[in-house]
Amino acid sequence: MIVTYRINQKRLWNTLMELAKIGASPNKKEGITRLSLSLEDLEAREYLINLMKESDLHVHVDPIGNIIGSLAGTNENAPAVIVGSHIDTVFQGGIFDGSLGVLGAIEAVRTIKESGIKLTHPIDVVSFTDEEGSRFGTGYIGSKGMTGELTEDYFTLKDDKGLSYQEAFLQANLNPTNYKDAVRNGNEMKAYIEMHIEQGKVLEENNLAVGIVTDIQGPIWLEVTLIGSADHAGATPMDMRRDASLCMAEILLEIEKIAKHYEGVGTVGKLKIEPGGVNIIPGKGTFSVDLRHVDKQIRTQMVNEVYGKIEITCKKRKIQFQIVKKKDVDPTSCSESMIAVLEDVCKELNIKTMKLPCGAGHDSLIMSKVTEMGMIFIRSKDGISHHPNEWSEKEDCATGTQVLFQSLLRLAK
Ligand code: HGY
Ligand code: MN
Ligand code: MN
Repeated sequence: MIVTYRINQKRLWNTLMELAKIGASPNKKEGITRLSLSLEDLEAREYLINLMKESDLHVHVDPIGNIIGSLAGTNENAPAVIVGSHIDTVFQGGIFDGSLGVLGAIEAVRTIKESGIKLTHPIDVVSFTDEEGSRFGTGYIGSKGMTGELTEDYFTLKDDKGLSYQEAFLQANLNPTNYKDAVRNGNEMKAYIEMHIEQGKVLEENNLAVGIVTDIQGPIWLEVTLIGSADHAGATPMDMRRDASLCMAEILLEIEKIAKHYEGVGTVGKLKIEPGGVNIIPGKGTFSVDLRHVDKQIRTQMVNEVYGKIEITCKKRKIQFQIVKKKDVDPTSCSESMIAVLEDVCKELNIKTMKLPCGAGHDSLIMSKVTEMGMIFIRSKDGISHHPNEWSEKEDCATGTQVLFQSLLRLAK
């Protein structure tokens, strides 16, 4: 295929830098924070809706708040090609995580529109609500809403300030009562494709701008509460203490050992000690656990071992515990047919690439349950992500978007 149309690199980069201003910390050192349905997220949503309209896409927002910019095909009954990602961020996150996938999709579809190329299948650019789960503790809300995985109880989840998801939706002028109307069944979708930064070091180490994803690890998130007894830090003999923080410390190191043993990954990103006085033995501790593995069976073994360690440690220390599973998404493989399309396109564009697994989770984990799924990776500088220093070069973003553009021409023709 001779490259007839080039995406507009400058325009793409400008949209990335514009969106990056929304939720950015004043001194840039604390990165970008656009937690789902926060004021910053709502401002970013506004920006995106206007950009989609400026790109001459038909824009609508579904009951779950997914922002959908559509380019009609010649056959309106043909299943749509969905291309998307997210614009919500983690706390103090970076410019490119999610945003590159959404803005790259808009740039690719805008270029299709400007080229006048007529395609059979409609293309829907989707910015999914709350991919990260950073505010309400679970994530993939928009893609779960689109694939029919969402249930009523999600709306009772609360953020750290005690605001429920339901209230957050209403404050955002979204009414999730008809959340089921967001559902699309499998035959309404031809394929799902997502461009995302790698968030790792493999492409950089291989000096490649673009990668083709083969498999995606599935995350399990737990919320663990330990109840000991708050006592005087001086007057209570060591063997009479029920110290929630030291119990937590012992468990945290066990989580690291288990993750290493099974060659998976595990971390504790959030923890809270109460009541929180220097001279008070902590009576309560709560912490999050994020465990991942590409293999579902091995991941189950990891999780079972973590549960076991929590039980043994708490029994030994006479601490009560509660474990709530907040997220459980199966690992998945990308469709062979989508991998083949991406490999062909890279060959035609003369772009050296490689296939690689994905450590991070994405909406594509959810979309792969209902339709063919493929992912394009873009090189991350030093593999940094979920951090203010997250960075991808302008040329790499453009190269990835060109691959996305050519892939959409194939998928929607
Ligand atoms: O958690 C993840 O892997 C993704 O950034 N949501
Ligand atoms: Mn992320
Ligand atoms: Mn992401």
